[in-house]
Amino acid sequence: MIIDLRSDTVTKPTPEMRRAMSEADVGDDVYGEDPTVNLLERRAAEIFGKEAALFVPTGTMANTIGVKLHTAHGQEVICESRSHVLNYELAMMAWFSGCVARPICADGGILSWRQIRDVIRPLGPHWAPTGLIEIENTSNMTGGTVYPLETIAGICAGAHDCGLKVHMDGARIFNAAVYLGASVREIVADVDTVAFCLSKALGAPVGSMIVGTDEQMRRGRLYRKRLGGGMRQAGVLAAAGLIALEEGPCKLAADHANARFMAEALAKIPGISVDPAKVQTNIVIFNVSGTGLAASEFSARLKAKNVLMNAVNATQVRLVTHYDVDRQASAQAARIIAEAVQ
Ligand code: TLP
Repeated sequence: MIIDLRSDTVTKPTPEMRRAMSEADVGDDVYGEDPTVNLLERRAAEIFGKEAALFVPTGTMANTIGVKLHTAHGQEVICESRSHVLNYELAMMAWFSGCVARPICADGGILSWRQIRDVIRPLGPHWAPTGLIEIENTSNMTGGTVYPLETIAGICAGAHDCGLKVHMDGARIFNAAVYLGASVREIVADVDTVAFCLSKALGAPVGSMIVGTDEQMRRGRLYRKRLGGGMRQAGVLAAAGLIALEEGPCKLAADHANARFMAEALAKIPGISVDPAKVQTNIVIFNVSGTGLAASEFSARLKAKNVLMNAVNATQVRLVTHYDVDRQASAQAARIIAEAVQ
């Protein structure tokens, strides 16, 4: 049996999702006529407390549309230095929106208004003016860390005072909600647009969403079509997305407990360094340099023993828990790691 902890994107659809997909009522979504897509978009808007939502194939497309909606060519997007939008989206903010990133390195990946305020640039003779502030919640590459509600409120208040919009990459926003004991509606109350993924922690096979105003989503539909995301009878995908949206969130606490459990087990292995108390959600990033192995060698050694985890740089490895790896499999993975580094 393979224990796949490379990402929470690797989950297989549940039997209930497969059934809903085969029975989905569909139409041509480019004409706005797919009833299942329309239902998913209405439910997402309702759950997030915003006017409208748009179903898109990927998180990358949702963020690309988010950046495009709020910016003009030649502007800067303020984001955290390890953010997905900067590091893992093939420079889409430059390619599609003509913007450059203004990265800030923040403790635990969590930006504050003070840090953002200091790098905002007005129109001037030399620099690209700030067009947008982007925050990632949870912050993936800092180990699934969560924005406190008051930090988001401070960023949004400051940005709005300066006439700037805030886009949240909430790929794993439901994990943030579980950690905070808050609703996603509370988390995004002040942000202008939010992107979230149905295909990550929530378990749908495909799909992400962007949520905002009616006007933004009308424009977003056009960008989605330009990007090749007009998906026609997409109701077969939206049907699984609806189940992910309604039933996925209540499974996440178990993933968080398994991530903490794995971190505690890893912390006891000589040569591995991780602070279990810092694990907030379903992502654990740990340092393997004390084992004498490069992160890529560590990951190759585990792969030979059917445990999959990705190196994120020369010294760090990431594991992500999800519903296809239960506590027993997590314990087995921890045992295999302990053997592998001996
Ligand atoms: N993240 C993937 C990889 O691309 C790194 C993963 O395995 O974690 N925002 C955030 C915060 C993400 O973590 C991801 C995917 C995306 C956006 C993009 O989503 P997709 O893969 O659907 O384009």
